Amino acid sequence: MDIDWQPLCELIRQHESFVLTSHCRADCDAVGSELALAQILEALGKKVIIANGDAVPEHIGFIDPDGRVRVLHESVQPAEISAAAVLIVVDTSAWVQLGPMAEVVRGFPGQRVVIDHHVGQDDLGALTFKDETASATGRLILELGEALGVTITSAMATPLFAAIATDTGWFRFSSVQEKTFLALSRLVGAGADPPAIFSALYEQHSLARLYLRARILEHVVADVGGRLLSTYVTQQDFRDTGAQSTDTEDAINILHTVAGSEVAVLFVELSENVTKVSLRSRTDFDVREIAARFGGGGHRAASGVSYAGPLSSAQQEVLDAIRSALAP
Ligand SMILES: [Mn+2]
Repeated sequence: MDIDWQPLCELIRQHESFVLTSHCRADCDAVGSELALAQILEALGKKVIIANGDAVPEHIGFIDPDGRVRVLHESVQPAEISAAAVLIVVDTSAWVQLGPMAEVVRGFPGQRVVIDHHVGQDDLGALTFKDETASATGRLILELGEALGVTITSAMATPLFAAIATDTGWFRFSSVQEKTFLALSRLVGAGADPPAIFSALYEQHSLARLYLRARILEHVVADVGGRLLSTYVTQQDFRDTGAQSTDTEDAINILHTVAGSEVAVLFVELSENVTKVSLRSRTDFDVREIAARFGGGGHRAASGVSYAGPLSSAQQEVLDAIRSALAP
């Protein structure tokens, strides 16, 4: 499915001031899309503000070296946002993901636009440009820039490359298409430097994160003949290693490096009575169905639950549910 960008190109040509926003707890696709789109619009002489509901997470701070992303009620006020002619939401079409920005988007008096690749959406009262088959919003922003006739600079190409690289798990997810690589090729041609981006993304972690990873590996348990692998992190592990809760990101994927593993589960003790449960499937087994039983959600292959109870009961209940579903 190819998006017809002409209506948006026309809208952009007709207006002078733009606000860009995206989802809270932003990832590289969110921020990378915002930063590249801001520069594309500025290349056309437009005025652009980027305003998010919360700050760019520290671990992807490299993507915004000039600190262009402003935070609502901290570095940008609602009045300044409402004064713009057009508000563009990228990489989400869900009210709940906008966090504190949702209210500002709802009350925005000008034209609203959504550019996104997520399946399903709320009605944001916006002109919507969506390709659910796109591996990242970043690819859509590149296409829009090209449709507008803007020369893609390396300062645009770098955040867009990071956007696509991270949303595809460095080009290995099933969402990757020929189009993905063609877009990446143009971005590298425009000056994106893949080794530098890889290093900034994956080779700048803290020693504490590595120590936490050791704990996570130490705690791995195989069940149902190795088809179910699970592990956990306790508050004590965080204290001992000095790691933070964001340091558990990606850890679950190590479990699926083992032959024969079908379902992987990571339990994170956030407090005495809150346990975060992450579930991953690499077969037809539907982990969303398991997550839904405990009030969670997500996708068939990747879901999560915020379990209201101690780590030990979360482990017992969730693992029991998976065991009986896997080997009835
Ligand atoms: Mn995305």
